[in-house]
Amino acid sequence: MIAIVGKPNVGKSTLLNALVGQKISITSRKAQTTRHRITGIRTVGPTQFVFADTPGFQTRHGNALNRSLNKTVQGAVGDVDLVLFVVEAGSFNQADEQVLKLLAQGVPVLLIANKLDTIKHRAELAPWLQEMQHRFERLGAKAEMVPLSAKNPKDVERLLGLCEKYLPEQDWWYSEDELTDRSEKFLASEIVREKLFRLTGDELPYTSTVVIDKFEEEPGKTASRFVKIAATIIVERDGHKAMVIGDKGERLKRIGMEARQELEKLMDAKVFLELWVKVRSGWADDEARVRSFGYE
Ligand code: GDP
Ligand code: K
Ligand code: MG
Repeated sequence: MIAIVGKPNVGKSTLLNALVGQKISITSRKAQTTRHRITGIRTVGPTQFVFADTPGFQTRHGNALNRSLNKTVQGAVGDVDLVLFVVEAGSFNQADEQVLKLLAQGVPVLLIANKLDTIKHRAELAPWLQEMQHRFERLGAKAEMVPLSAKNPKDVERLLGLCEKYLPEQDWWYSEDELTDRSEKFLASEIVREKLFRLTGDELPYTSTVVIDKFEEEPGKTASRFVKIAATIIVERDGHKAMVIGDKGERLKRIGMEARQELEKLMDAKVFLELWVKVRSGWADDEARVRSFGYE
């Protein structure tokens, strides 16, 4: 198994989706978009790659949600063959150094210097790459440097080739056509959450969440599948609720429409999606609530 770790927003989920070849982990400009460990699977010829996307390492806030996220990350690096440690090309801070120290205890690491496309002159990156190499050597970490862009398919295929040599000979864990260990119901809640974050931008706190109340497949009278989904968006304040609903309900309508279209593609089904918005203040600080919303 290959774990993908790093700070929020460096592009871990984007990379996982590109490696798997299909979107299974939601992405957005918002930190803390990924809240659960998500497994992505890609089988090429005789080789099966199993990737674990993780929420970004948190160092600052100590609320119940963040504690749960950190446990998920630590769980992921427990039994892995290789770690893809993702940073933004040209940047490496104290938090990254901490993670590197954790990782330097034996696991092979590929340091993915992502978002290479945002660097105008590649030559400017050379001193940084050299500095990183020294840093790894000082820690005695077994690491290889891989500058790339998760949005460039050629880079991603090259990375897949690099990963292959670290994998042990063993039986496949999943069948050839499996892409993720997550259910359609889980993906549905994630996709609604992605649209919510993308369409509200920075105004909405990351603690907003989505719960699926109903996920029912109607018995097939026609050739195509038909799935009925009801979901509730949970926010912390009345003001946030108004923000999600938008002027004359426009924003909520748009969230629902974009989520439905994406779900129809993903599930190859006709989807009926009903969305609600509810206020539950303080849920991210409340351990029991965090658990009841599906975060261990
Ligand atoms: P995560 O929090 O580490 O999982 O990061 P995401 O995958 O959610 O990505 C965070 C943001 O960075 C999103 O807006 C992505 O579109 C963007 N992003 C990811 N990879 C790249 C890349 O290679 N180049 C550029 N320009 N943006 C990227
Ligand atoms: K993100
Ligand atoms: Mg993510």
